[in-house]
Amino acid sequence: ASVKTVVTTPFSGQKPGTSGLRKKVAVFSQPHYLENFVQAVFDSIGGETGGEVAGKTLVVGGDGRYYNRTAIQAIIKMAAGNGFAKVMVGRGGILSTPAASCVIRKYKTFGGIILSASHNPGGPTEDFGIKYNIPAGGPAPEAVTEAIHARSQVIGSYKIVEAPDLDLDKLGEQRLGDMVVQVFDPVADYAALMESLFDFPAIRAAFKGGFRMKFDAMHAVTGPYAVEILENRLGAPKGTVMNGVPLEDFGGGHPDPNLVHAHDLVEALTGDGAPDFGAASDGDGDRNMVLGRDFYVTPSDSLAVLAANATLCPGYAQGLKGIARSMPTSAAPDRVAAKLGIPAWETPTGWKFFGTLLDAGKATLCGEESFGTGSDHVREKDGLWAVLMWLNVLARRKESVADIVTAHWKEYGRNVYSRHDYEGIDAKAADGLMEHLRGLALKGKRLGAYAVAFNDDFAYTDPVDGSVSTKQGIRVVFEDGSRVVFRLSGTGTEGATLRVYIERYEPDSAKHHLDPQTALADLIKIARDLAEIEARTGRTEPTVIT
Ligand code: VG1
Ligand code: CO
Repeated sequence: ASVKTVVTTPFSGQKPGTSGLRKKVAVFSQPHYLENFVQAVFDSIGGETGGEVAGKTLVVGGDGRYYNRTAIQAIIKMAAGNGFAKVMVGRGGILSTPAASCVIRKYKTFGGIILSASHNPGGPTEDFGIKYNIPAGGPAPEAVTEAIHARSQVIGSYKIVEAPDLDLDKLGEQRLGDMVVQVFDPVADYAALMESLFDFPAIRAAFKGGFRMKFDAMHAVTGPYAVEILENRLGAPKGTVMNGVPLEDFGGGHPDPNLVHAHDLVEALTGDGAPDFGAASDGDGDRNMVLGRDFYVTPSDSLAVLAANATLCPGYAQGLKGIARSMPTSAAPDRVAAKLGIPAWETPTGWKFFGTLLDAGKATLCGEESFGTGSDHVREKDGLWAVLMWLNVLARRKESVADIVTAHWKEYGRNVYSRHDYEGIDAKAADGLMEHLRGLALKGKRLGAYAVAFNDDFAYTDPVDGSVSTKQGIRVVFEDGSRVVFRLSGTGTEGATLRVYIERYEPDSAKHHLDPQTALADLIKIARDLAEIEARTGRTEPTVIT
């Protein structure tokens, strides 16, 4: 196998967003497009000549979507061309995002490349994505993604080995020139880690005693993980896992675990005969939605409840060091942190901002309102981990999901919360809307019944490494702590998506049962008027409400 240097020219727009570079498959499959980006990664992490990657080990895998295998073959050949000693690749090219993080850490590798566009649809006309995770296991921090982008804009060549494709379905070692390619079982290390954190005997006993759940893998990457852990190791009945076979187009759906897209699961959890517990995960396995019978748990509440009950789980029995949440996530977890006497951290959106806090031992649990929950066991959010933590809590408390959450609200008050997404709006209109909001001076003004305490564009100084991130979302915070937040999505591939986050604290337990859309109606209207959503985007209603 001989190393070939291929001459290339830069593509504009190879700028990683909230979580890696995401584009349509048609964009990624242009000649040199993927290769340019991968070479930019190797150059940025390995110095100008890529010399520092020589002799290192790289983990590679993805969520199994269309183009996964093609991309992996190219990446392996480029790793060989750039002098890596070894590539570890999940069998079939499969590796969930949290499992990739687990393996990167466990084998002390030089990081990994994850192929995923997460919850975005897959298929020849849909989305693809790629991101680099650092040796600590987490998404590359902004300094690294900026260096990758800068490099992609001046790239003139890339290195690749010319060789036949590797057999990604055969476990064990193959050689590509001097480099070893190790195809490994993508589930085993991850499942072992889960078994070390949670009370598997208690969960097994619950299933034996008739506890029932449904897990919707949405034809995405968690199918094999969920079957192995829930059905094989924990003894849940066969068929507990729905849509468990990963498909290149996710069966035509959005592998996004929310009330709109995970409708099979929502239906299964509705009505008298429904199981006790339901959960779903997304394309790459880092998100989770949790349901009880006829009961939806918001991701912000989920983090708060898990934090309050963490010591029931063997891996967290010694207590938590701190709780971190993204800025738009509700303050429910902060209330738990206050009670536990531990710090609560507020970071910008995107898991990459939790890495330093986790590495420094300042936080144990982290979460985002976007169905992301995780801990210091890996450096990504972790869908099945959250499901297992819930199972552990349910098995130990022997109460229903609804009873546990309602009791939590009673103790702490309820942070009533909702997110309204306006998807596929015109990008210029979206930028104009954000500029308009940025220009408002609202301090001291009244909006309806609410007095504005302050408004700003959230900026964050990392408490560990001092790095500063600006323009992370417009906040309008009211005197009583209620707030509305506006952000543009950084994960889409077409037009723009406006996210509006609405939150109000309700101490009165007589009002905790109210539908958040009702309880938040005033604030929802204030947000729409303030941002001039209808006038600027032509939309009268959001496309997705969570
Ligand atoms: C969204 C979520 C954010 C999450 C990101 C990646 O980003 O809001 O909380 O970290 O997706 O999740 P944005 O920029 O579209 O709002 V995943 O499961 O796509 O890696
Ligand atoms: Co995801």
